[in-house]
Amino acid sequence: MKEHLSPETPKDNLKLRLGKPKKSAAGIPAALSSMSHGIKKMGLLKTVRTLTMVNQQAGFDCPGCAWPDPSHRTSFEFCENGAKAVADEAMKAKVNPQFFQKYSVKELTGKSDHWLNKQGRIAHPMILKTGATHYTTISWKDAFNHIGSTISNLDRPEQAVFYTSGRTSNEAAFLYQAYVRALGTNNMPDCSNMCHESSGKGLGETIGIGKGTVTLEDFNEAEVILVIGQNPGTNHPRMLTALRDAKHNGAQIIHINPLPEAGLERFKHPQDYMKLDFKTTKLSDHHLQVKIGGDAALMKGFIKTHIQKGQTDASFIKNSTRGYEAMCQQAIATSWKEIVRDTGLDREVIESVGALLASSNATIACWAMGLTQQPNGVAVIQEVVNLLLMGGHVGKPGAGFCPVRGHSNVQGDRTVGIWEAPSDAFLDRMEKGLGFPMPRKHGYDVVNAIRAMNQGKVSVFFCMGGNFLSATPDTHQTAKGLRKIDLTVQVSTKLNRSHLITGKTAIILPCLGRTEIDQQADGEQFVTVENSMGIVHKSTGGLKPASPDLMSEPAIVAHLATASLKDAKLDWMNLVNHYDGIRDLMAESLAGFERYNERVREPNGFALPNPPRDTRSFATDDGFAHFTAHALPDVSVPDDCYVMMTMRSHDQYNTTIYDVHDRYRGIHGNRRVVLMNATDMAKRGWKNRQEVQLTSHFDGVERKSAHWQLVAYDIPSGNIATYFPESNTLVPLDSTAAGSNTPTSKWIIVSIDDNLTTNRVHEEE
Ligand SMILES: Nc1nc2c(c(=O)[nH]1)N[C@H]1C(S)=C(S)[C@@H](COP(=O)(O)OP(=O)(O)OC[C@H]3O[C@@H](n4cnc5c(=O)[nH]c(N)nc54)[C@H](O)[C@@H]3O)O[C@H]1N2
Ligand SMILES: Nc1nc2c(c(=O)[nH]1)N[C@H]1C(S)=C(S)[C@@H](COP(=O)(O)OP(=O)(O)OC[C@H]3O[C@@H](n4cnc5c(=O)[nH]c(N)nc54)[C@H](O)[C@@H]3O)O[C@H]1N2
Ligand SMILES: [Mo]
Repeated sequence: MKEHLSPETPKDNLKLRLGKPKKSAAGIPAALSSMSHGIKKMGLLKTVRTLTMVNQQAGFDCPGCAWPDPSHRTSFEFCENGAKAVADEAMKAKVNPQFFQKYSVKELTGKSDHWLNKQGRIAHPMILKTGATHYTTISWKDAFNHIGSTISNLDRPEQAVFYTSGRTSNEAAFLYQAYVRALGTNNMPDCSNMCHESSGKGLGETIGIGKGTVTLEDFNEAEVILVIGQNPGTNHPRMLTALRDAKHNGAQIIHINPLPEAGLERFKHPQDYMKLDFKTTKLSDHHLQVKIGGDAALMKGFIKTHIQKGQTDASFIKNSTRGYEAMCQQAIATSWKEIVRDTGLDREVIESVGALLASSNATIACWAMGLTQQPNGVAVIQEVVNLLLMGGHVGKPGAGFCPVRGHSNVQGDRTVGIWEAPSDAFLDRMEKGLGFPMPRKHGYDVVNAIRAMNQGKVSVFFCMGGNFLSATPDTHQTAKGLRKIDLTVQVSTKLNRSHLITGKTAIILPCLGRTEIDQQADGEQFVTVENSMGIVHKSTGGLKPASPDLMSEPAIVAHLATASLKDAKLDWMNLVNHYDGIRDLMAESLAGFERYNERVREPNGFALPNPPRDTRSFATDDGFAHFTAHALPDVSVPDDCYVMMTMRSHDQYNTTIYDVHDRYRGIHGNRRVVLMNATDMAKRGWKNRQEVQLTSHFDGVERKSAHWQLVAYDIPSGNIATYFPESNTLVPLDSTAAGSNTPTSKWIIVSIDDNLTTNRVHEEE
């Protein structure tokens, strides 16, 4: 029997320290934290030089998040966590061939995620040969020959799967999807499947576009802004500036979240200190501390109030929408008793906020993972759509939908073709532009890719960035699937656990990051990205690459295509000599990309077509926006069980752990913590730091995870919270949102046990 090491990250051996949760975000501590992460990783000079290039017209797009940049920029267009993301990529430390000589894969598996990331940038292509204990160097040429011959020897193209994370540029992503489709498959799962897929589905079906409909300027004209299931103080700090400005213009902010989240309580822009202004701004006017999964019921409560108050936009409803009556009947039939039970909120509170919404002339709804990663992720977003459509809050100033995207180019990747389930219209256009036939059969998304791996249907797994092992549900099941694959390939900047739990042979291809100069045959290249509000713009790296042995992502795709396609179909290598060639092809193959090379060179880029926003029109089947009538989801929980959400700390970027702190929540030193309601803890006789085991329950299957510490926290009774990716072992693979197949990372039924004798024994083949 082969020894199989645990795919879980070992704990950093530090003691749990608890402080008081913060009531205000950013400010001086954030400025200091940006600088200290920078200086520790890049040194002082490089820190100053690098941070002044972030989000500038001639600089690079921040690899942190997808929040847009204002058109009038200051020299300070980054935030604490953007600065951390930049420092983490531009750090001086290197993971070079000597490093891999020193540490076996087994030894590395014993190191924490925090430690792995701290070792630096991967500097050279590496291979883990079948049965080997260590990664050894491989030349780029041999690496492509190996990958190319493995792929071209497959019986069927569907035996290969190509994952994408959301930092990949438009140029790299476009070329990559062209290659995968030239090979003959749509097997392109991406991080979006675990992220905003529910938003894409929910919006696409109702307003005819799977994207948001607001611009940054709309925030200044909004009367009410809803922030639902989102923690911007940590995950989109630059959004707080937009919310502050909106507030100064008179907007009311409604925060809907089981947790208080410091960023939405008070905010201080670090830059204001330079103006000797020490005041903080109170951001949210109302915090509705809804129970996990209670948002659908809450929206019904708002809609009922709205119907009762009148003040709906009757002419918009009549002329531009369908389904209003059925939606209203469904809402009226939902009783206040059910709404109060599912939300955990008082009827009076819901009615008073509902009245505010009914009287607003311009409302924006923002949301993120608190809604999308629910079993009813698609339906609950459609309830938000119902609420806004009633008041005509779309396609007019200060109003509309704002799904706040995660990865900095996740929206662009989807726009240019990273999509396992493309529409025929999309493929028809692509076919015309590229000049070769497109496969029509839909491919695997993330969850179906893991199932296929476990069924032995996948022989090659190629990852353009990301950390598939740790980001996906049910870590042990995913590990089992990955180990059955013949060849896994990771295009990466930093070391992560997906380099350690691999197929029989594994290859690491180290690539350039956003911050670095991309030198090709025809000179230095820029790339393009699309932000959360559909603006496409340039990003130009300015730093010397971390190592001379790195390759750009577009160049990697070109070599891969050349090495593995029997019929080349495109002149891949010539396309990467100058990325204008790729952009010309994009202009031919994608709707809305006409004269791409010209328009993307405008100082602030350009906005992609967005019918609801541009002309208040809806590209649905019948040309109308649609109300939808959904029954309330069943949010009942078995006795003695809790609902668990898995979320991000302030010191991580998804699976990249910068440090072991969660400053705003006052939790330090240990990430294996369970945030729990103090009364719930007292009922079971538990105090802070109690060690417990968690068991998740789904479809009769139990998943166990031991060695967690309880922390009393301001969270509704019956709800608990843990950090991702440590808790991913508990996320059931088959628990996904209806309609989007997104893992329900914010809805996991868990029992808690202080008897630690039943440690999980993992079955290994
Ligand atoms: N620094 C930093 N920035 C990031 C990331 C990062 O890891 N670090 N990740 C990036 C990515 S890919 C993404 S997708 C985004 C994620 O950004 P967020 O969606 O803000 O991330 P999460 O930490 O998952 O937090 C979700 C929020 O939803 C709330 N929530 C949970 N369940 C419910 C519910 O049932 N109802 C409601 N109303 N709220 C609920 C939680 O309390 C939490 O505040 O951030 C992006 N930006
Ligand atoms: N339980 C639970 N699970 C979740 C979530 C949750 O809230 N709870 N959130 C989900 C969400 S929203 C998302 S988006 C996914 C994230 O899933 P992924 O996108 O797969 O994961 P990341 O941790 O962002 O990937 C980090 C790795 O990307 C590589 N990388 C960084 N920059 C670059 C680059 O420029 N190019 C290349 N090629 N590689 C690069 C580095 O090697 C780094 O180790 O996780 C999902 N998983
Ligand atoms: Mo995400």
